[in-house]
Amino acid sequence: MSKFMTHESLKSKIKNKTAKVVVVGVGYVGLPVVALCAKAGFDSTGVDIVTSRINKLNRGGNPIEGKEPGLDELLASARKTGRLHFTSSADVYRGADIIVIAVETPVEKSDHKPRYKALHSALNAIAEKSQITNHKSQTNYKSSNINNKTNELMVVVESTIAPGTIDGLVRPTLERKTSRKEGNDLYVVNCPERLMPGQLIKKIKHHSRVIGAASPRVADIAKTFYRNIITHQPKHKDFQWRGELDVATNIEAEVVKTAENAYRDVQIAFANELAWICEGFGADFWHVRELIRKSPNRDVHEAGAGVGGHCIPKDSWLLLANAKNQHKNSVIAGARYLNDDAPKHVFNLIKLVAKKNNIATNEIKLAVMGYSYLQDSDDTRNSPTEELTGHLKKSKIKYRLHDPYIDDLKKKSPQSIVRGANMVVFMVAHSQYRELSIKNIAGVMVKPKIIIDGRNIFSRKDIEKVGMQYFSIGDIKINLPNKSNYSN
Ligand code: SAJ
Repeated sequence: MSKFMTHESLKSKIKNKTAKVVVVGVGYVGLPVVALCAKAGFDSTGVDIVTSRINKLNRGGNPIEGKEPGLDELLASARKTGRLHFTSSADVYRGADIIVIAVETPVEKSDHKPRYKALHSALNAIAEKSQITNHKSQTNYKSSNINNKTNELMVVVESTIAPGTIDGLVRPTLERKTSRKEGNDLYVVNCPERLMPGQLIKKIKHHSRVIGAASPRVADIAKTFYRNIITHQPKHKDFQWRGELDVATNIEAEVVKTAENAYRDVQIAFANELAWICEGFGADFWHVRELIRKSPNRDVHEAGAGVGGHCIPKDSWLLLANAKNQHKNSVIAGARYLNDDAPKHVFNLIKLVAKKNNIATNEIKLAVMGYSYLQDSDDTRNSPTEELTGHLKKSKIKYRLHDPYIDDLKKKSPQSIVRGANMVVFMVAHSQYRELSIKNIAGVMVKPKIIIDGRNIFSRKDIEKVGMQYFSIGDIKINLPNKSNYSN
């Protein structure tokens, strides 16, 4: 018996919500995406090789700690639809219409080159289950009435990748291993995530996105899909919240994403370098910064204890990874090296201040406040504090660690961590630290009661008022010897 079957286009499946969505990697990026797709009406499955994460999700839990407004509610409402599933099995790729890849794309510290292990395994797993030959064996239709056009598969890479990765790795791998063809039954799209821990849901629903595609037709299909999870607010006063879906080529989308973070990294590096120069001049960087910002378009960023996270420290290297004509004095690479030195700068300041107070290295009793890379987040990726503690260990400086968002580091209160310390360094501007009573801190520390402020949390006046010494990145009031190696 022959059944007459028509081939339903992917765009139509998206419009009538019968398209099956699979999201690879249910972390900070993938989890909100898969939940929003389920809420939007798609049968949506999150896949992850970390079975503990999948098990926690299947028990109704949420593997993402830290303050993520709206995430728990989104997960609950998405689960209620019955369209949200989680699995570790790659079988779910078979029959998927849209596969969103949101896996990590780290950069190796030693050579600053991307390590695409997770991306490769995702592509191979997808290819294995989406081969046309496999597909034909599944259908085993005999009738000539069957439209033998295979289902269209759209693979969207949301992970941040080096420019050239879609055209040089993703598309060729999928075409070669599935016998599919871009523009025919395979659409490879690059829609870089633009998320920030602490604002995941708001950013994913409202932040404008770039859609990289090989043709306007493919871009249109991708836009039709993303319009289901990104709200269009063309009149919003703040352009970034207009939820625009801006079409570009794949290489342009890859450059936009990596360059927007490289730009921020360079801005932060400028602030750090200016702060270190101010320290040398005995100037107060924070006052200097305030006055510079009175000039138009002088958005001097905040000097700090380091640049951590899953984006900024690596995206510059991704941007440069395949660059053919990088300048020998690359500002982008230079900024990366300078920012990587920021935690060392804090370490040098600790030693300098100890010396100024005639405290021998082995007499330093240091409390290190803050381990995550960002205020009010539990995300410790590329934590500047990790870098600092490496230096402390090498110098055998005794220290205690605290962080209100990290399980092992929040068991004791800030006061008990600081008790008996003669120096406290604040590496992260957690709200809990901003609310600390300076008086109480002074009351439990031992002389000379030194505060090193890595994130401009406190004011010199408030600290000195209770008899403590205050040193901030950018404002140390120590007469540095000429050409000291203090900042290198
Ligand atoms: N930092 C400074 N000085 C500054 C700003 C940040 O030292 O003036 C440090 C932070 O302490 C942190 C690191 O840099 O350690 C990164 O901070 P971030 O505010 O850039 O936070 P991220 O890494 O979460 O940045 C993300 C990025 N978003 C994406 O990659 C999708 C970035 O592009 C956004 O600008 C940022 O969120 C944001 O503000 O939304």
